Amino acid sequence: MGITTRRISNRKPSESMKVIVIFFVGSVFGLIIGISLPTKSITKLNLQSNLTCIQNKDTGNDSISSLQDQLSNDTSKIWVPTNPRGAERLPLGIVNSQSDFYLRRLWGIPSEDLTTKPKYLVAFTVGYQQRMNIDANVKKFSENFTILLFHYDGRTTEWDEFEWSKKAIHVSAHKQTKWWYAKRFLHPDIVAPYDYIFLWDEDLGVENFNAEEYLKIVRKHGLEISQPGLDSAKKVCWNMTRRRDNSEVHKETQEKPGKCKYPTLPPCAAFVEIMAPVFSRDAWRCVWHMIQNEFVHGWGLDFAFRRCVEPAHEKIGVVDAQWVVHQGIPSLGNQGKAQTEGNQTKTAARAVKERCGMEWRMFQSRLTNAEKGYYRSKGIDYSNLVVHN
Ligand SMILES: *[C@@H]1O[C@H](CO)[C@@H](O)[C@H](O)[C@H]1NC(C)=O
Ligand SMILES: *[C@@H]1O[C@H](CO)[C@@H](O)[C@H](O)[C@H]1NC(C)=O
Ligand SMILES: *[C@@H]1O[C@H](CO)[C@@H](O)[C@H](O)[C@H]1NC(C)=O
Ligand SMILES: *[C@@H]1O[C@H](CO)[C@@H](O)[C@H](O)[C@H]1NC(C)=O
Ligand SMILES: *[C@@H]1O[C@H](CO)[C@@H](O)[C@H](O)[C@H]1NC(C)=O
Ligand SMILES: CC(=O)N[C@H]1CO[C@H](CO)[C@@H](O)[C@@H]1O
Repeated sequence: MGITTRRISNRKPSESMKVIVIFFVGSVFGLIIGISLPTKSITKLNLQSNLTCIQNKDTGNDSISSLQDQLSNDTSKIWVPTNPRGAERLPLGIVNSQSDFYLRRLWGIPSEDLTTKPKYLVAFTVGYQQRMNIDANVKKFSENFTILLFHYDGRTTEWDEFEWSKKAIHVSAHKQTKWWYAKRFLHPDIVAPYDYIFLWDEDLGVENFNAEEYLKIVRKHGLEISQPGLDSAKKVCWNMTRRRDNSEVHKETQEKPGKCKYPTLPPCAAFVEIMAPVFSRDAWRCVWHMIQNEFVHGWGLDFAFRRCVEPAHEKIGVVDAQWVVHQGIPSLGNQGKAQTEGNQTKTAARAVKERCGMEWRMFQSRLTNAEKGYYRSKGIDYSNLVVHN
């Protein structure tokens, strides 16, 4: 079986190479025809005022179409195993496995659409009430950033009062959370052109923050997952993310006795919180896969980020020199559903909080079981391995 498989797969690439070469010659030939005879069909297209139904005759030269028909008649000869799964029947040259958020025009030559290609992405999960703060945030992100807004309150067009909003990407879905949007709209293949991805809450004060300067520091210290230091109006939950004076970056901390069993593990190292994380492209590719579809609050993810980079205690850190203020403005957090059970009444905020905690516990046990399952399947005795999330 093994030998047969190998033989088949040995043969396939050369066959598909041949097909690719034929296709390539074919498309060059087609291109030459296209270049020498374009005017007639283009004029026809321009004269057409109703574009709702474009027929084949309007889109190109018949002889190119017929060449295309002949070439593609036996598509069973095409199989490119290195293509993304499910796309193996496509000749390599036509495969676009990744995309982006760059806005294009409806007219003109496609290759001239983009005057800039931002290298970084920042996504904010927002409600219209926080627009002034988001406006202040956006001003701290240069033109090298694509701005993406996830709207949880259904209000999108109102944002056009800000000039930058017209160039931003707006995604709207009622009362969803950052991690829900991220899972659905930030697939690694879609955000592939971006070196860094900022996934931020809406209530961060950015007076002492500049995104370009931040990234310079991140690069210098080789941080794959990071966040700006927090200067909180409220109590800071974790000592790790608290901003330190006279420091550029820190990668470990101390907690109250008993909180950190292992000094190189969360919450004393290899740890940033979920409110303002910044991911490198590669780290995000991993983290995206770890986001569970039904756990919307993301609690517990921060303790597991470390699984996506190695060694985590060196590549995860907090940037002190560019820091933010966590204003702790309640937003989605109090938009749960108040509940009455027996004579007990639960506020909307309480109901959300309880779900956060429940998700965290479920995520932890799911992760632990998955890890144990892996070791078991490999015949590795995990009783000696420390399993901690
Ligand atoms: C475009 O063509 C369709 C189908 O023939 C027709 O129903 C429609 O009214 C036309 N629209 C305009 C703007 O001419
Ligand atoms: C496509 O293949 C079928 C059967 O293999 C053949 O009968 C037909 O003539 C072919 N068509 C073209 C356009 O080559
Ligand atoms: C944007 O990126 C370019 C290329 O990396 C850089 O030269 C430029 O300084 C950046 N813009 C800002 C405002 O930092
Ligand atoms: C927080 O971390 C700093 C630096 O590691 C340490 O000096 C301080 O004692 C820690 N605070 C607590 C409450 O553990
Ligand atoms: C609420 O109900 C429980 C039993 O369901 C009862 O023991 C308790 O006294 C009740 N509390 C109040 C304030 O009525
Ligand atoms: C409609 C049209 O322009 N047809 C042309 C397509 O190209 C061939 C030559 O390859 C011409 O002969 C046709 O007139």
